[in-house]
Amino acid sequence: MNESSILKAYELAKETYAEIGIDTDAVLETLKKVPISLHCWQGDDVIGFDSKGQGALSGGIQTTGNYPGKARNPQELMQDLDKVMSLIPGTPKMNLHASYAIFDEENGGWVDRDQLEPKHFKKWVDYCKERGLGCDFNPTFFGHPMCDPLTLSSPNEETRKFWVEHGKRCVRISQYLAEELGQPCVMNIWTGDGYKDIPADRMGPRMRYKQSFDEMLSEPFDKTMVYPCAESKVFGIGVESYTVGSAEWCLKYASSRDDCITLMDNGHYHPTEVVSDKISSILTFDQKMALHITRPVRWDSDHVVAYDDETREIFKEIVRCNALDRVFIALDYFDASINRIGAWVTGFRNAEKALLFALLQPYQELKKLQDESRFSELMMRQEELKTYPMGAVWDYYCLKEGVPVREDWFKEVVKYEEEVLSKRG
Ligand code: RNT
Ligand code: ZN
Repeated sequence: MNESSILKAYELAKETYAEIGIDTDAVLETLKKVPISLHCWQGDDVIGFDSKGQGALSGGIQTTGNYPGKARNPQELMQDLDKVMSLIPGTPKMNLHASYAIFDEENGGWVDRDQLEPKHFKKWVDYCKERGLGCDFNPTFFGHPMCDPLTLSSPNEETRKFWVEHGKRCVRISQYLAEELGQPCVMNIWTGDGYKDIPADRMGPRMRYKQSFDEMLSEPFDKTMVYPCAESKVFGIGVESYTVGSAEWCLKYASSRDDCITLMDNGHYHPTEVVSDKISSILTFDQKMALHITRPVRWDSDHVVAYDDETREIFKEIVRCNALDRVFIALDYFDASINRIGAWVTGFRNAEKALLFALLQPYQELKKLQDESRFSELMMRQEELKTYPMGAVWDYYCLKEGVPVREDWFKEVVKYEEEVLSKRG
């Protein structure tokens, strides 16, 4: 990549944006500080380390494909994450699932999910500390023999208690992560609880779900550092007819208490519904909310994030609601059919690009046009803005942040595949 042409192009782009009142240098200062959670589960197809190789996904989520080279243990996953982080600009934050607990001789070996303790995440804390990362957390209510198939909403009290205990343990672990790393920990509660076919009782599971959430969150935690979330879903594979944690359930639950927030995953709604339109409704009432950024394709919610209209619209909403410090942003997708490092990097870079695009919009001017009902002009402006020279700003940002510019990063992925991934059994 020719450095001087990148610098020249940036100077011109800077002038172009200055004409509409946008200071590109200031935009890049903001962009690089916004934390985006990098989900550890793209690296091994959501398997984790706690199932002794028996892990099969459940709860309506699936990975498809068997591209070689998935991470098989903590060392490999950490090595892969390091590779990913060398290829992305910005401020990644780690995002772990409880199933990624690390068991070894020092901490007493394997325990079940209702026995997890902070010590099982000490290695992750060390990993994050060495790299200056914060860490988010997720209890894992799937891929386990105690899914009957319900978890927190199970009519079987033994099952329900097991999962409540898991949730409580995860609150403690989230508190530990927040304290150790000095950054807030978003603890997201998602279960695949639901039924394939028409239920005879919709209310029972939802009442038990509430009881379980209440019990889990009775575990003490620092409300300024740990943010439990309820993530809703419309349906999953094999769970088509009824989801206990529906959109309405999760919204109402989060609004019923001051220590639980709404998490919206943009793959979890009907195909013509968009999360970009929901953000301002939540922020009208709530101080904080959380997002899973993904790409829904027909019935699937978990394709690699693209630089597409809806991703841009989501980031535009966050920026124009002035809510960069109110919305926790996380990625959530898993693709096993392509190089997993490439999938991770593509999605993260696209989220950064969408945020950059959002930061480069002259919102005050556009809002004024809307308020003055000058809709033809508003449409014209929004369309013209799409072909402003953002690419030059993006290239300069990558250069300045010391990560590969444009497609150069993929050479590193190919090299890593040859040298590391292809040697994995
Ligand atoms: C599943 C949810 C959930 C999971 C992760 C692994 O549909 O989106 O967030 O993807 O917890
Ligand atoms: Zn999600």
